[in-house]
Amino acid sequence: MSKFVMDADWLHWHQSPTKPSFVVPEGAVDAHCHVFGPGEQFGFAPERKYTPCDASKDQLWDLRDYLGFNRNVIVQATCHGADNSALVDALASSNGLARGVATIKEDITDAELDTLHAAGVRGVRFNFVKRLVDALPFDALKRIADRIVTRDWHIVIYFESQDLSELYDFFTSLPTTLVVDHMGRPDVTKPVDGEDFSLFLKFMAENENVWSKVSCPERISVDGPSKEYEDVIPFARKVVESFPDRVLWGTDWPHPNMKSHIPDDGKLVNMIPLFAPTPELQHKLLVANPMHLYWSK
Ligand code: 0GY
Repeated sequence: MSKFVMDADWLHWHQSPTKPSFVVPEGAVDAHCHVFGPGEQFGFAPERKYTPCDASKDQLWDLRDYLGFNRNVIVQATCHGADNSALVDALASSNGLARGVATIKEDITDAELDTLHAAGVRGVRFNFVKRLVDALPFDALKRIADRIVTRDWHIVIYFESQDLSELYDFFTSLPTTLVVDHMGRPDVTKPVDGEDFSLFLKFMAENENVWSKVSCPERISVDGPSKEYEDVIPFARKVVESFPDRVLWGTDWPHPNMKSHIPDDGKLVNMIPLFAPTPELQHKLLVANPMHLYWSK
């Protein structure tokens, strides 16, 4: 059983998730998950907006095996700030089965970027979710983008749907592949073909460098777990069927900052065929697309 951090201010992750009935294809990648701490070894950022429970690399590998996955993409979360030590430590012990997305500051040196690349980092994350972080100014982010484009890394962008119109021109000015976290967190009380989600679909349709993770129904859903997050399905399915070569899926384990309920990772896996209804779409979502983005460079 994991060690709890006593000052954690969000729910602990599920200790006995369901064994999924959906069998993922061979080589499947969980393309959005995190490692936290252990806090005594890898401290949390002083400027963090929440304190997580410890979630170690070994616990992540156990979950990967239990759910039937083969690989992970570990994304740096805001509670570790721009200190990527826990991420790099996990990548180093993954036997090449994990890649990473880091958070970096402008003053990072080329040698430090080389070290991150050698560890398995293939992207950086720009987080615009106001409750999580004070985003850097656009010009600083642009300079970071210009540094990483030469390495063929990409940028993961995290924002909420109401902010897309304001961020749109900045996003389309970025020179790399962009990967949107959790479909830009749509408001699922609005129609799939309504104004808000149409802007997101336009963003993907008109910019072939834009990818999306169809992840986090547990965060996006208004109906919640009692209705198996069914209100999220039409949104995810629309994205998968419209852009089958530019979608990724991830558990979001250990579900940082979830305050409403603890998601069951096995049940999240069981939603995959509802998002991607054919074996061909499932293979792209879980194997071909993440392998292209994270293991071909
Ligand atoms: C996620 C979601 C969240 C947190 C973070 O970096 C983070 O702290 O990403 C959230 O609170 O929505 O993607 O894991």
